[in-house]
Amino acid sequence: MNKKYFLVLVSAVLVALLLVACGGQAQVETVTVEVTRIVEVPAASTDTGQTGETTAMPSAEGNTLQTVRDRGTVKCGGNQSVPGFGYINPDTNEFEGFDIDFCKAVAAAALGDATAFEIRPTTANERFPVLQSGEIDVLIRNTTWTLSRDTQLGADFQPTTFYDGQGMMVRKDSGITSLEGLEGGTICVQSGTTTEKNLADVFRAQGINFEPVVFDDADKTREAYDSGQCDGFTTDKSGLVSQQILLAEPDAHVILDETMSKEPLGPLTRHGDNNWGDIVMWTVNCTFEAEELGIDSTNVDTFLGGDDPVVQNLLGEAGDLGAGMGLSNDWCYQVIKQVGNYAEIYNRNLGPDTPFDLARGLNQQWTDGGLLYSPPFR
Ligand SMILES: N[C@@H](CCC(=O)N[C@@H](CS)C(=O)NCC(=O)O)C(=O)O
Repeated sequence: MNKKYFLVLVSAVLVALLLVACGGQAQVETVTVEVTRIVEVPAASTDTGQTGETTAMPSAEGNTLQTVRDRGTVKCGGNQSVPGFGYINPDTNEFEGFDIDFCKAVAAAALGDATAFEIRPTTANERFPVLQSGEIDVLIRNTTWTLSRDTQLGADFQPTTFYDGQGMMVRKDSGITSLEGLEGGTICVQSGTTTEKNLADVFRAQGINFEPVVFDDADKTREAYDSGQCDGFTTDKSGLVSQQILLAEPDAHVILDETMSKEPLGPLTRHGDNNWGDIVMWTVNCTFEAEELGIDSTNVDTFLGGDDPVVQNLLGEAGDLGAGMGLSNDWCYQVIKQVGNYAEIYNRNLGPDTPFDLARGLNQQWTDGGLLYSPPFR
């Protein structure tokens, strides 16, 4: 066994021991399977090209739907410090946000109950290991779909729920209006993200010298910028809009127009459990399709009993589309009724009545010039 295999094996066994110590028989069994798979990783494939990411192959076996049914809840990896996306509302102590609503949607599809979910908050560095180990069923946490993540982290990306790009925030009174204005400056950035690598690539390509100031979670990164430790603060533009409201003086900052990268954000399931992947994929598509057809949580019941075959299929009144995934045929009806269509999810968390008032941009229906496009429900 080479050194890399050995180290991965030792850390996997440690995780297994930790889980035994914490109790929970189902988790322990899952991790035991993982150990067998992890040692098969070839040493050559451990560099994902992203800092802070650990390569590991997932369990090819496993039936996440059955695990979820036995447990009675869907466990989602999420965020706790990104308002609008994944955040603990201090008034209610509940998780809220766009990503959290997609977790609820998966629970509605898989269990018929949008409240049957749990959130495991994760930092950027933690998110892939908790998916790989089986601690969570699905990761829904502003995670960018990249080739290396898709092929080297034992994960399968499901449809993009939010098309984003990396941005840069600066203080208004700095007078900086473009990335070039940051020449010789310091930039606050979070580790374990695409952000960190894009920053280096874009600044190198443009010949801009800078010093990264790196932190391992969102709060520390924002606080460092807010306290004046950095001239710029970079992450996904959605993340910047979200973090801006937490700054001491939100209006004293501006997000530059430049977009430094493509950041398609969406859910991830474990590679190898294709049925569970299908469930998450079609749950997202259900929210797209419902919006396209004008069906939402408030009017869905008025569509029942109609004679449009497209609607009948979507709501499970005709055909057998749920059965192919091991679900009841009304799974998408439950998603729409209990959580809503894509526009409802977007507006509830990011729309005009929220502090973010984020324009839909690329996140519009394909019929409105955006990128949201569900394959047919037939
Ligand atoms: N989309 C990028 C960045 C995602 C990311 O982790 N963003 C940070 C900054 S907004 C975050 O969510 N941090 C939350 C935390 O660490 O608690 C990626 O997938 O790497």
